[in-house]
Amino acid sequence: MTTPPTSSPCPTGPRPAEARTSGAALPEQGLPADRVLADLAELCADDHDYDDGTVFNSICSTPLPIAERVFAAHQHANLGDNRIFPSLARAEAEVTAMLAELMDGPGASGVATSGGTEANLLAVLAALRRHQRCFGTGGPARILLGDSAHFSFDKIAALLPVEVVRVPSDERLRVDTARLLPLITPDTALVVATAGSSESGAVDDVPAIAGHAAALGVPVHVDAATGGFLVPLARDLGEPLPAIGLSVPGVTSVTLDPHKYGGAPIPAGHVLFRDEEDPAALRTASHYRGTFDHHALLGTRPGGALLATWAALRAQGRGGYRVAVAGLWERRELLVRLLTEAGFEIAPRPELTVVTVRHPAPEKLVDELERQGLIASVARRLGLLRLVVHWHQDDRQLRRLVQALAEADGGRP
Ligand code: 0PR
Repeated sequence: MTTPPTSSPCPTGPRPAEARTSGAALPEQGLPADRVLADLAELCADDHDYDDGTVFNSICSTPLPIAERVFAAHQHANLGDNRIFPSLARAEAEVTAMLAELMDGPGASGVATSGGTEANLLAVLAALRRHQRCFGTGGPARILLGDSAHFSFDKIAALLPVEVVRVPSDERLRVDTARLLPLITPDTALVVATAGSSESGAVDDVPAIAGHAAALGVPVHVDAATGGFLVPLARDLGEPLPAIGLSVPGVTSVTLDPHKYGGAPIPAGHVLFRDEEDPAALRTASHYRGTFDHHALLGTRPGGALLATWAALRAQGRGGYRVAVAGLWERRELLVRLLTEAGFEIAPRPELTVVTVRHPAPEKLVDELERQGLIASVARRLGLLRLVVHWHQDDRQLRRLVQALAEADGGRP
């Protein structure tokens, strides 16, 4: 991982007390349910509710009511055991088919995951295995990605034998295509494009990147964890965003996160592959007769989240997601207008649902907001205030946010 250790790398003495849990001990005698639930309520007392109008930093939200119901009813379901839960293999195939349709790749294969990190990991692992098949295991498996790519790739680079080359962003905070393309060589293991950076919402120029990579035989993974349920729908609505899906020549895999804008509960991610060889390369043989071989990282897998995703997709339909995106875009425009009227500088113009604001001391603003119970964030590497529009907010709450920001900024109206 790229984050440097903050303390000595090899501590010798006892761990500091604050590093241990200060909470409840395991009771010798079990406690009555009432008491456990009362303690739990206390434990969670400081948690925010997405729907209470205080959360402006999160790409996740309350799942759709039907998804919550399905999740609660099937929380025991294990996608790692197809003998007990044969429905889940079918659900995985059907969710794959529905997501593949959203991503313009009918017939694509897919693997349900616990989220975007696992989905990206599987895409990189498949590319690594493909690279090893083609070039042997000797040379470095080089992966190119933008500075705007998610930090899950830093974790992946710490786990897999890959050499990550990060490419600077352009003024719109997308990977700088002009700097990226000359770095792609026929032995590049993978190029990662981001369709909705979590820091700024910027969408990389996927067609230009994939077209160039395809000509050199290099696979391209699109990380659409943030934008998968936004970009195709916004394009339906006529927004000038690039195509990001499997119909773009050269795109070989895509990450989607139904637990972000898909209305599914956490943990629900998915990776799609254009070429069947890629998921096949992920296979690990099961030790049990009659139980499927594994293609994911987790063994015991959250079947309830998969079924809830299946339900969310079917309950919403493409039309439902399109309506949701239209609402998000309206709210984003309202937020941009309110911020501008209050004298804040939007930088750059938002492409999706993340609104970034240039400010000399964004940390101070966010700390002051937090004192008032409102959660916003700072994109640290960009030095920008970062506000995330989601369907759990309404216009009134956005007005309150901007007012609180203006006040925190020194009493502007
Ligand atoms: N790729 C992209 C583009 C992402 O935005 C994320 C998550 C991932 C990969 C990793 O996905 P998982 O977190 O599902 O493994 N991005 C969010 C972010 O970094 C995660 C998040 C969501 C953080 C809600 C805080 C929060 O309140 O902003």
